[in-house]
Amino acid sequence: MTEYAIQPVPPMSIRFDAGAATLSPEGPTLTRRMSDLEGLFRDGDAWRTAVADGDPVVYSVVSSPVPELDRELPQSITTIEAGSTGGEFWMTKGHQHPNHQGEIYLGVAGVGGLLMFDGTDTRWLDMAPGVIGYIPPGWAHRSVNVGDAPYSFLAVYPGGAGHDYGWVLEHGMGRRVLADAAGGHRFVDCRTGEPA
Ligand code: PAN
Ligand code: ZN
Repeated sequence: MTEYAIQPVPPMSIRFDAGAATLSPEGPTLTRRMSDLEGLFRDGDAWRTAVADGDPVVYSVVSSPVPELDRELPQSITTIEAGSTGGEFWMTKGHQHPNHQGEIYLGVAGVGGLLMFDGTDTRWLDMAPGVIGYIPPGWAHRSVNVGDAPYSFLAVYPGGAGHDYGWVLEHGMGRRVLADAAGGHRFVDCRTGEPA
């Protein structure tokens, strides 16, 4: 992967290709495989089996060259592949912004959802192309692909927001998103496993 210096950029246009789910010019790209998602799936045995069985790419994040610096507004497109592990739909790790800064997502392709948790309340927004999901300050967020094709969305966020993944490992996201018998999705409470 090309190394990109973290430095300000001049005013620039960035081509957004919704069909290809790409940004051009492109900055850093991140790929998360199953092995990067340790401790996140309910069924640890199913997770270990998936890691041993080819360690598939679960999602990727392509960014524009706008840097993650305070007062900048970086953008990225995340694409989550379709799949489930132990009956739980594939998802991003999820994080809290340490400074509690807000963020917007725009659905680009496929169907998914935006799961948010503020430590007490859990919210779910259905996401699809053309839908803006707003993440208010203080809400940890995770994206989930609940369809049978890749789910992509554009994110725009404050460059100084930061990404605290430990918060989600410690607190969870309130709910889990599982496949249901009819081909849809259902929610269970993280702690009790009861329908939520
Ligand atoms: C997004 C996320 C992206 C990947 O750009 O960083 O979807 O999810 P994780 O960071 O949880 O692995 C965002 O919310 N940025 O702030
Ligand atoms: Zn975020």
